[in-house]
Amino acid sequence: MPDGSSRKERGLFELYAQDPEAADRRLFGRVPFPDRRGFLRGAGLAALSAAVGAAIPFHRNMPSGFIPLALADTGAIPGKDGLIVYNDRPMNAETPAHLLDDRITPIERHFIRNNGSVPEDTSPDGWTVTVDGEVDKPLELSIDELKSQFEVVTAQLTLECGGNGRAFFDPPASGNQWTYGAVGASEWTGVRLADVLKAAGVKDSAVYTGHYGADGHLSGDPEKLPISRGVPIEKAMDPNNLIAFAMNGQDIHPMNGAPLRLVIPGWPGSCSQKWLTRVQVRDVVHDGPKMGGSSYRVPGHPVAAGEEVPEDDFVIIEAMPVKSLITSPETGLEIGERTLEVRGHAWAGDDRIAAVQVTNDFGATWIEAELEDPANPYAWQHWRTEVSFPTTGYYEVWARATSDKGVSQPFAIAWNPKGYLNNSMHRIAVRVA
Ligand SMILES: Nc1nc2c(c(=O)[nH]1)N[C@H]1C(S)=C(S)[C@@H](COP(=O)(O)O)O[C@H]1N2
Ligand SMILES: [Mo]
Repeated sequence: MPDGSSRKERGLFELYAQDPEAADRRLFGRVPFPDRRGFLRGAGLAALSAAVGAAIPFHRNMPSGFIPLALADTGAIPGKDGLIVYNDRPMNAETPAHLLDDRITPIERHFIRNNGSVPEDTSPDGWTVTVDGEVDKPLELSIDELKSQFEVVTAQLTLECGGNGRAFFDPPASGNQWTYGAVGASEWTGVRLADVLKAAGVKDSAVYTGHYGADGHLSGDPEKLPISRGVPIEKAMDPNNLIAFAMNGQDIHPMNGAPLRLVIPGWPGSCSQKWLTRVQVRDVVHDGPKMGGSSYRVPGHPVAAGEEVPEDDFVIIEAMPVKSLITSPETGLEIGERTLEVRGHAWAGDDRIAAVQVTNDFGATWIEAELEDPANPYAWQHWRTEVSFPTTGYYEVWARATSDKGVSQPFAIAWNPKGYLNNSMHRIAVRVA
């Protein structure tokens, strides 16, 4: 099974019954309230009821791997706010589009995509990253050594899960049913991956990187890795990739890879290893877990929706496609006025955004939005415009970004078996009363 759909997920109750503190850490990345260790202690129904603020009459029917929506919605993940939680094991949570309105995504609004369990200890003390493989001089560096031996840089970088938008696939694709919000653009501080690789001396035989993190496989088997992906050496040497130790000027959130992670912007989020412990330079295309089969791979040619695709036809996803998001207003808004400010962000993998256009008549006419330059390469670009509505009634506002390569967002989804790369236009509903 490529993506673990056969994996047995343990329910909250079982998890808390065994070890409340470990359960806290699994669920929240740390003990959320140190004075109340085992937040939902014993998965006691009483504790869970207290947490949601009411009795749970049908608790026996609660599916395993579930966390009550009431908790998910009310910021039950400490340090996160308003995220929609899809699973607790592994933790996967996305941000509703209207909560991504900030130019720089706040830590509490950055999505979480975990394939395994969060490391028990995410403190920077004693943390090291190893660089080895096809290098002249293997390195093992502490976070202090990274900071003192390399130039420290800060950049706003767009990070999007390859499966963002999967929820809209028809026929459906298995995996997290992300809608719009498995994307963020926080400000990351760290050292350039390229500088560290150069210090190790990349050999001519180098082809690809292999990234390793400290998170555990869900089976609990210490020999197994939840995910280990990499990028071609040319991409790895791009000066915009960071080995990051801070997010928006603060410690990285434990769920987002504290204390050290890669940020390889513009490519599927899975290239950006969290809890980074090792970068291996390889003389072959990396073959770690989730590099092969249908993981983060798509057919190399167009396929019809629902078509069976032989494994040999799959290619590794590289740059993410051109895309935009409407972050204000929230879909479903009812307004009294006839004009409305509409705004959002747009990004395009390794490219820049050249234009964003908006329509309120199902694509018959388009208005050009005001578009800002990116804060730096690989930062999403903010756009805004004013939309007018001729009469009262139901409207949809759609946004369409175009890259500097002249590539625009399609209306329809380019279907593929695992539900990757959905960059179809974002639509919101507006009622004019
Ligand atoms: N070690 C480790 N790194 C990882 C993952 C993971 O499960 N383990 N998930 C990857 C995936 S699929 C994505 S989309 C991004 C998500 O980063 P975020 O959780 O900080 O938003 O992290 C990537 N890095
Ligand atoms: Mo991802």
